[in-house]
Amino acid sequence: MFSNKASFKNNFLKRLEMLCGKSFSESSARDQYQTLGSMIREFVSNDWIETNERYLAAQGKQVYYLSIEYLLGKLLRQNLINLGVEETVQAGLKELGIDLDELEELESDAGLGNGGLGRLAACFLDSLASLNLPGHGHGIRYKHGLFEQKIVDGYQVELPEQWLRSGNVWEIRKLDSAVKVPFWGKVEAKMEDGRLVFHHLNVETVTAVPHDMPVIGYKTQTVNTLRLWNAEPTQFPIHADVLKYKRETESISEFLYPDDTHDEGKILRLKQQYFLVSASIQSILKTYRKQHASLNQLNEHVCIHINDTHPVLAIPELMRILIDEEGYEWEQAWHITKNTISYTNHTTLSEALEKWPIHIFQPLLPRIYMIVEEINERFCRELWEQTPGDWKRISDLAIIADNFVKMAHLAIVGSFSVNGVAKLHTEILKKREMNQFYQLYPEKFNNKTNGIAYRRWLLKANPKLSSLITDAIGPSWMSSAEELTHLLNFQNDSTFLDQLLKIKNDNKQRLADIILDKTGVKVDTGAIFDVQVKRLHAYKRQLLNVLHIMHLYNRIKEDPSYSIVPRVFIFGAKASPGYYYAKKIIKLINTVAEQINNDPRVGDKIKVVFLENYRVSLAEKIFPASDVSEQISTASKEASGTGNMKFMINGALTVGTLDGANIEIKELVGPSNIFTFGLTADEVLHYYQHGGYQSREYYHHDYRIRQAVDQLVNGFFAGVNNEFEPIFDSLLEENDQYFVLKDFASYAKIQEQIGETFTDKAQWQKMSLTNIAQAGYFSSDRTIREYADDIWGIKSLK
Ligand code: DL6
Repeated sequence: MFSNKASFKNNFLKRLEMLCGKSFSESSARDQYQTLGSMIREFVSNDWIETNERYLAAQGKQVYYLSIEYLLGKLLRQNLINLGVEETVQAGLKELGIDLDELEELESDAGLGNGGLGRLAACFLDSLASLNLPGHGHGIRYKHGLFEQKIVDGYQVELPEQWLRSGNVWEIRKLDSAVKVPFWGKVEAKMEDGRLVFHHLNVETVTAVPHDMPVIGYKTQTVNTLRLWNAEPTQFPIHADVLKYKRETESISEFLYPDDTHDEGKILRLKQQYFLVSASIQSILKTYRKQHASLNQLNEHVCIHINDTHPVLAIPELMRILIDEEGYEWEQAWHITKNTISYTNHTTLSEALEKWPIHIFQPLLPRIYMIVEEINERFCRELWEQTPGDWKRISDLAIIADNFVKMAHLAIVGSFSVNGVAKLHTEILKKREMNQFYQLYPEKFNNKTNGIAYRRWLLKANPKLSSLITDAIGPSWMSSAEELTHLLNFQNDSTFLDQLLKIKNDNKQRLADIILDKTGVKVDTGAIFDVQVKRLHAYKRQLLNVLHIMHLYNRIKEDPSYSIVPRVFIFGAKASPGYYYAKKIIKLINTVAEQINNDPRVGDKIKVVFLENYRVSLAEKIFPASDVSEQISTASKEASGTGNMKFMINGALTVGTLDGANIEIKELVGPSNIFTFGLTADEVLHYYQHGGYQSREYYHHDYRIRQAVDQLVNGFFAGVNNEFEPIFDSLLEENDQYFVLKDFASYAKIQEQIGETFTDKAQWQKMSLTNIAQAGYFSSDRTIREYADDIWGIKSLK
């Protein structure tokens, strides 16, 4: 149906009539979008079935990636690109008077994630399929993805997101494969045939219904599966209050928790976690049993990867099935489980390390809790045998302590691999945050530096740059990202560099139009587009950026002849709804923007823009248009970052701390092609351990800092009263935990250097090209190959 334009058009028109019951002339753009989507799904259905058959026939190992988040974005165009039919479809539609871009606009972003962790999961799925690797995703089909952000009077307002309002053309509901997940109730232990057997009684059952989405590899015939579970009431519930039961059941897959760092401590969150792992493991084992009579060798054929600790109940759940349902003894069940599960840690922020109060955990999941207790007891006994009497070590490492279940401890003890997501992050895990575990299990710890689905972030998001690259080095970079290094041969080719500049300017114009449309602010594309887009969090230090903007504004006001290279500072960020401080920063950015953009003394020297509702599809328009990528977290706090890689591959230059993957960017491009500043991770960690930082000293000794910080509270911003006192207090009363004032001077200095460098157009383009050329390393294909070889032991199956 996609072999040529004529057959595509033919099929499209027929399909539209059948699907929508309308003639083409009566059809709406949505009808056309649905038609195209359903054609693609049907087109891949053979390959989808064949892929599963191929995997079964090969009898090799398969990996299942369990993640509470998948930040997929839009799928239509990426699917067309991966199938290699984008041009045919675009041309065919054009002849019918349909604009593919407009159809794409109708598609909702599938925003089933908060930020880096969820987007990484989506990138990994793309690479698994593109590398013909037997790997499938399991997640939750949230009815509402991450909230839609509106900015009203400078404040963030959250609206429920509605991605399923017009259905999801990519999914297939598979009621036949539904499974049941039990909650609450009590456990009865009985001797049966000389063996202690556990029965979970009086349970409240939830039905988990899978909705499968095809994951289409880039120009391969591999179509893997993303299985998203929907929570539904069981058909004939025996329940005193049926309506309450229905409401509570459906709420499990109703909302994504809008928080990527804090453990909300909500019972519903724990329900979601168990719901995901129980449904997924039941389904994985069902497939496994089609080929294997027993689960004895499960770990040789299956790897279950847990994306952070949210799915860590996979460990006790697998133990429960092996022991209670399959009759295994503890030791053998433990051997199988431990060798089946692998775990990625995505953060060292202590507030993000999940722990569950026993009083919530035990009643909700009584049998699972018993198993966790047993794992803990055996583990503590082992520790005791190693270092008898060392109670401190035991209490530091225990899985259950102080009335909490510590999920990261369970993940480390119950898995065979623990990885960090960038070199520095893994070193911090090994040397500091998880040092005692590292000493116990050095062989488990390894690093897998993150990567991105560069075909989305470059090929799809930046078609002009992609064409230029293909013209220069041929097309194979689209499947082998390392080949981008061939671009280094063009470093001194002024024609090429001019073309690069022209493309950047075109992309900046496209973003400038969006900015004008969404905010009413007119920006000059000759200015530096200096961009910070990511979740709003104190450690990511949007505040450092804003204080520096305030300082520039102060200089311009004090000396109207002050000359600076014009800048457009662009922000995009969602704050977790309950994160009061982060919301204050959003209000501050918007307040500063309002004041600066309307001050005639400033003119075009500075503009400040906050783009509301930052999401994958908006990001695709921002990265290609950026000159400067702000990666300014407090060193040691950002595990990796992946936005930094998306900017880099689109030719933006990084201004960054030596944090997360910034360090690896610097290693690749060399120190002259990146702007680094600020404290190192060792210095930050040293201050945390030994004290010695006094933010007030920086406030008193640096006039620029004092002036901007005072303006937070001295009535400088009309009509905001005490609005920014909490920010002022965080910097001075609370001694600036994130070293904003400490790093201010070096940040201001490097920003000046950026301005100067930008004026040398040829030099800037050369630096930009070096960044693009070296970004191939950050392809998630490379990351996934490393996971496949070093952790999962899976092989490509063409
Ligand atoms: O590994 C993906 C991504 C990293 O790039 C970010 O540096 C890190 O902050 C993020 N972590 C989370 C926190 N989630 N938890 N827990 O999203 O992971």
